[in-house]
Amino acid sequence: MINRDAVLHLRGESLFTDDLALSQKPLAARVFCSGVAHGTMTRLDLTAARKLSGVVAVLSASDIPGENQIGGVIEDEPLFSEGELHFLGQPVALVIAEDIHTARQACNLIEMTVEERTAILDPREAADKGRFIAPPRTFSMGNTNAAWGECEVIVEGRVDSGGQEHLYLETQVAFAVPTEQGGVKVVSSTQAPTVVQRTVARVLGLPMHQVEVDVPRLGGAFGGKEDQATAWAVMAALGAFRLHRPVKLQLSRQDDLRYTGKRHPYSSDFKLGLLRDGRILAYEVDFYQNAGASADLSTAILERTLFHATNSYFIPHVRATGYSCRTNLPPFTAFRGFGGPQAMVVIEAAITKAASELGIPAHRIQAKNLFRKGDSLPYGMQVRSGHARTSWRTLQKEGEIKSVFKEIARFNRENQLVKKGAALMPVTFGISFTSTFLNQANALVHVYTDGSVGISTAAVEMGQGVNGKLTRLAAGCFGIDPRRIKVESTNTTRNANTSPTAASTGADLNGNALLTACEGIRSRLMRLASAELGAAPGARMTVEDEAVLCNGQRSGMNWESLVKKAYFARISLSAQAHYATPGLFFDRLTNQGDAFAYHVHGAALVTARLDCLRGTFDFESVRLIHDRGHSLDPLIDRGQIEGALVQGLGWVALEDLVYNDKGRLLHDSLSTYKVPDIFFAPRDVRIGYLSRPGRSSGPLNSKAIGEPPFMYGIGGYFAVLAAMKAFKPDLNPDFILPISPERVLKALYS
Ligand code: LUZ
Ligand code: MOS
Repeated sequence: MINRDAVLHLRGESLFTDDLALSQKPLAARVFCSGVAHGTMTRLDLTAARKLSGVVAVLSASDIPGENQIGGVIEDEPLFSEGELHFLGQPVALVIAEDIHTARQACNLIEMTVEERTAILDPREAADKGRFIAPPRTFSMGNTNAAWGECEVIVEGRVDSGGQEHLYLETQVAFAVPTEQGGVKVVSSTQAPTVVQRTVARVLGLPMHQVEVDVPRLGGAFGGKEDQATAWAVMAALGAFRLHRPVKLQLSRQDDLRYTGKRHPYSSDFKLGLLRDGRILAYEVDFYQNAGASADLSTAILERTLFHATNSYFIPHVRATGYSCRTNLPPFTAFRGFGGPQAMVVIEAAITKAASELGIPAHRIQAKNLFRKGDSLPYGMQVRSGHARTSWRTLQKEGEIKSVFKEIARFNRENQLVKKGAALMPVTFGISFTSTFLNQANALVHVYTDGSVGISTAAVEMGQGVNGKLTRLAAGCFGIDPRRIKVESTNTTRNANTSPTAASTGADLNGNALLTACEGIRSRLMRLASAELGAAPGARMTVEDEAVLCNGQRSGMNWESLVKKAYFARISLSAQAHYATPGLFFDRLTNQGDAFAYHVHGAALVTARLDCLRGTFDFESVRLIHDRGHSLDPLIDRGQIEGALVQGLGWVALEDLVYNDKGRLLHDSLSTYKVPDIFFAPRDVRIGYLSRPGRSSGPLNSKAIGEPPFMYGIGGYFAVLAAMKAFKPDLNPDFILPISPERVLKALYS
């Protein structure tokens, strides 16, 4: 055996405390990106940039020691362009300098000559040209072709839904430090520490154990850091690896807006067939997903679109097809809902059109077709609860829906230029990663001899409050004050092979792993307490408020003294545990299986008030009933619901991503890209919960909360449409989202 330390010492490569302190002053990096959406680089001259005083290095594809490839699902994304340019913002080179101002200046000195080609920006155009990320997928049930003949009403149409900027407060950032054996430690603002670790290893040509990724906490993510934190972390790591100095890379807000991927825009065709009484018999839908220039997570997102094609409705005959179309825009990526919203808005548009055709309110069709317990889904799973109907009924009662509609009708009779509208929006969202293997997590728990506790899981805290939930779970299991518990950073050396904190599963997966780990320690401690106290076999040992109880009676022993005793008795005070969601399977050839641990259901009523002279509108009220299970933290869950709701309203009614024909994002600052603020938020939001939520596979029967409430916001779009229809009864809307005042006016006066 070679003494590794001897080699490091001899070379002066061992890192001691003082060296680490020194390494906190990182170099600054800036990415030089393609200025065109499509073309070929014929010349790249880095000489002038390299010569600028203060520049340490300018790195490009040829400086990569391993593979120039960061595509995780499909290998179609180079870290740096090798000549072909596929989107405006595609990284070409990395400038590393003593400070960020110098790095920026140097970027301007890079000379690049490009043969520009026409950019394809539209997914349907890409589809016509056969530019697909992957072969199309179809989910189906029954036989739509045979069913059309039985339908009494058939409506067809098209829906175009726009993208959405994540606008996490903290822009993409990473910093990397060389470690002593030629490895790197990367501190990254990522939802997916293991993806960063794996990709850094791949690009640097290192084994994964030479790459440590640490994630302290994120200033927001919303899916924007599930896959798209990786490139920047890899670049920082490349710099640290090549230069043997710490390198930090943080995008400016404008770079972040311009160059990072967003929610996928979709263009979709629907055909819906019903009986006169509102029963839906058949539904066909084609989704054209604008994937951007490389796959990123597009295929998984498109798959979730297909899973949620029918939203909360049982439809006996369904055929849903998804096309992931390659265009020349920055790769679109995960965003809260992950393709689900894009599906739900289409079925809701189809129902709205059918209601208009039948001359009945849309909510009558909605109510008639809601899932019942045991209904089959197009992917072969069965709906396991009646909560879709229960939440709808509860909303009808508690939201006083009848009187809301009556009041709106009265208002609309009395007002000519201001109109109101209301819409109901049911939501059914499947909880689990649709890639079954990702549904696993692990936890590591240490109890220290003073009774304090450190917990490490794969969960990344991004403002969603998962650390609070984990703290409550551990404190509850041990029967101790939550202040004794510290949630450590998410680190790949403590938690290996982690799944991203995504798909709303953070608390479910990591909470369950954490409970198993805590249980292990707790049962050892209880066995010891029982022996120490000479308790009768079968006596019930518990800790409550830090006191050790035997059959509910105080024993004189407490958490701290018990922990000390355990240490001196040489009993392990640490535990590691793994959790894998039971019962999941999904066959991607037949598109059948129990893909989800459970579904979250709920329903919302949104009302809007429209100024028909100006086209402006606001959302007056939202009432919603949500199935949150047995909440681990009611305040956090409420915050998630409110935030998701407003983000959803922003997607359908405010946030407009506009590109020019050269693929340049026109709204690349916060003065032109509008996101919801408190004035946009509905004035009156009332949230209720199912009174008997039942069981779930979440820890302590809690349920995932992150994504499902986003889709209540879709109701806002249909509420505005309803108000428009009150002004112009023969309105035949083209379903284009977001609905902006300009679009409202055009529709009202055309
Ligand atoms: N991420 C992912 C997700 O990788 N798979 C999923 O199914 C998913 N669902 C929602 C949000 N992120
Ligand atoms: Mo996600 S859209 O990163 O849960």
